Amino acid sequence: MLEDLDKLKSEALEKLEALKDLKELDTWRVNYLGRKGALTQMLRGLSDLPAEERKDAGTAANKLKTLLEETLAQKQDDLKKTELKKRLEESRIDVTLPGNPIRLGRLHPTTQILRETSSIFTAMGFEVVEGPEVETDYYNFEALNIPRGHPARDMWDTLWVDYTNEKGERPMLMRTHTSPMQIRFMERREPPIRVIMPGKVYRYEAIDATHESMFYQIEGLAVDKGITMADLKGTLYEFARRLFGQDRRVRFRCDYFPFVEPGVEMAIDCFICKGKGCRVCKDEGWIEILGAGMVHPDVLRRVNCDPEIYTGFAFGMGLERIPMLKYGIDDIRLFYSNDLRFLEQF
Ligand code: FA5
Repeated sequence: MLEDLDKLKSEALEKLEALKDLKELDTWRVNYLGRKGALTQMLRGLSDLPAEERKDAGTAANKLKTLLEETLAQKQDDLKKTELKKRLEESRIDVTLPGNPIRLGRLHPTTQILRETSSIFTAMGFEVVEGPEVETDYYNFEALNIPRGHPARDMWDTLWVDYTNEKGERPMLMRTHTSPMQIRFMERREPPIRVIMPGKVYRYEAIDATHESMFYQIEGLAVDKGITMADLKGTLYEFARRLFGQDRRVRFRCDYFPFVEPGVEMAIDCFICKGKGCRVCKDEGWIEILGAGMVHPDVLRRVNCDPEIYTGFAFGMGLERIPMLKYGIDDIRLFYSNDLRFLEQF
């Protein structure tokens, strides 16, 4: 028996030494130390030995069992370390390699100018509010003193929508200007009001270099006790100087919009030729940038605001106009045709 144990010892240790991975190790464990393994069988056979041999053989077999278990644990440890090292080496990263460049996006010129104008007005105490692009006839026209059949409706060629809103109103339309927001805002809020309302507007237009069928406007509205034409002029003058430069001059001329009285158009002196006349200002020396006026008393009455107590001014400007002037862009269609060669310049 002792001889058999010796043979088993050298055979088992030799095989263990030669093992290359954890799977082989497990097979080895089953073969020698498992329930039907070689050593286990020998231990079971101890009871068949004569009593005088049994004690020594038992001690030797148990010693061998301990030895094999310890060597197994050591080998398992070694193999685990070797496998981990191998895996780490396989997944090694060369941190000195140059990375893949990330293409940096940029803000659309309309977004940039929208943010710039909004921050000028918010610095002057105006808040910023947005509203729906699909409108009712009432807000887009009626409430703004433009009833059905009024010739001013021709000023805003309209895209009608075959849609009924939750109040059952139809037909609806794509708002032709941001002015309906004046009514919506005043319905909800009492004066004092200082607000700008930017957003998309839509017109059934023949598209050309200065006309799109979708473009952005910014509407401005201020209503309070004692607001006068001087406030309108002062606010818009300051806006023009902050956006186009401190030495800008502005010109106000009479214009007509049914929802203001009096109505004006505002122009700035051409910042390219300083008023002498050039291609940008079409030799006029002045560039028209917006329509404005004092809120019509009938409009105030319609939103339950007493025109004997409150007065206000409103203005509306085309947003694309501003970068077109600032950067000499001569075709509005470039803004929304998604040509990266154009957009990447901003
Ligand atoms: C209006 O839309 C008025 N709601 C403005 C207003 C508001 C007046 C408050 C008084 C008080 P108008 O139709 O002129 O006005 O348009 C205003 C600006 O929108 C124009 O000055 C122009 O810059 C721009 N605009 C008009 N039509 C187009 C178009 N088809 N494409 C691009 N921009 C346009």
